[in-house]
Amino acid sequence: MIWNETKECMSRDEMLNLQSARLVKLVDRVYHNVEYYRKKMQAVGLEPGDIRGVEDLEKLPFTTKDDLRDTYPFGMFAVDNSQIVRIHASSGTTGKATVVGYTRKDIDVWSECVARGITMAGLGKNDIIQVAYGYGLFTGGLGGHYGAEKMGATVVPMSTGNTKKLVTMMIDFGVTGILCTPSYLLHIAETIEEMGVRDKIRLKASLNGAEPWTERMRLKIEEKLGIRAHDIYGLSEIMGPGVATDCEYHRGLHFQEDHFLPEIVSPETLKPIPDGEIGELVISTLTKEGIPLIRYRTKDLTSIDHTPCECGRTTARIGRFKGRSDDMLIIRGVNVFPSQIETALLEMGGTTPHYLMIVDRVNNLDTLEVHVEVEERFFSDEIRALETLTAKIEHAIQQAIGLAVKVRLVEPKGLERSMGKSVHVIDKRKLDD
Ligand code: DLL
Repeated sequence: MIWNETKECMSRDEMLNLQSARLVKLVDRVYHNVEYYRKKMQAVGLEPGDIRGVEDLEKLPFTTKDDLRDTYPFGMFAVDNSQIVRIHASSGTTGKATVVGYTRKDIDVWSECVARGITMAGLGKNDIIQVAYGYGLFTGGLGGHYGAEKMGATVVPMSTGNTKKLVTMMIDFGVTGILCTPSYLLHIAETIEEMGVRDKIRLKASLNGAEPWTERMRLKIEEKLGIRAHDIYGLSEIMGPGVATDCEYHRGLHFQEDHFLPEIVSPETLKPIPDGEIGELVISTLTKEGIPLIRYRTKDLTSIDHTPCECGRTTARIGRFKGRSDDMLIIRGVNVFPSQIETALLEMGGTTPHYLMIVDRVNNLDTLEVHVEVEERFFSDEIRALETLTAKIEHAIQQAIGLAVKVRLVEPKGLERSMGKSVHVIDKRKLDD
């Protein structure tokens, strides 16, 4: 079950002791090596000696994406540049890129965490794994690649691009595992159907992440391809993919707690909230050398469960992501998450999880239009059938989000496909600002 280490099965006390020891060392290191952190700690009257274990975590200030932007490009690095062996960066839609640097040990730890995730998906050294996340500054491609290689699997570094070629190689090489975004895997599944080669693929499992997706979408992927689909989470500021992954029970994602310390806080008060309640995930890195971060506010919304899992692992599990506190839309005062629309569509049948929300403001009133792809058969039907379906979808979405919505049906493949992170929202209100 376990890849290479036993940390995932430590008792709670053993884990807390390990985390405390690592946190104390880390705080001392950033205080002495990162001027930005030293000043931040001094501003609240903190010395490294004030932090004696995880019980003192709350005394430490938070870190945000703005801190990384303010210190662009290398200001938060805790080692000399000569020890940095890799740089990744995330573009972000506003402002400067956030840049992260890895030492050789950081790359080893990262590979270890991804290898543990791949193990949770039931894949091992005898598998042939296509990595179809983008390679480059984005962490998905190289992160997946090093993790799969570390465990001794045969890696096919596809990146994103030519989907038909990907499918052909999947068949010719006997590929058994794939790493890519969930939306891209759905596109790959459609391509497999179009090529009429469903019975030729030998795929067993996938690890999908980098964007929010729902449990229904996971089940849809499993059904379409006849595989086990797993959720893998991560972010470049903290490491990349592999911070947490779900096992065969799919009851939350096992957090790699020996390397990353999770907290769930209220996005409003920033105070910790109890297990099981949704809040913002905050992560402190425990072993990072290149760019260690303390209490990094991810903006990702989830809950945490510290009870042991049926699989035997004792690491805390975080729930499937509800979205990000900052891609929560506020439409006419109502909080709306794209995942609510996706769930409503998948529950209905006849629709696909491909949709695009267009939010606008007309005469000072917010409007929501949702473009929804529907199955081919509806387009050969009469106009009346289409009208009925539109009304049904409008009703289902309205029930889910509590807002009136206008639905426009789109033919299969009518919405643009993405090979990386998918775009589900166009907020024209922002564009007009
Ligand atoms: O997306 C790293 C990654 C690559 C994760 C491949 C998983 C697989 P960033 O580009 O920095 O890094 O984006 C990080 O993506 O804060 C979440 O909002 C979102 N995200 C990542 N994984 C998931 C997931 C990579 N499994 C941001 N479910 C994060 C929901 C996810 N959202």
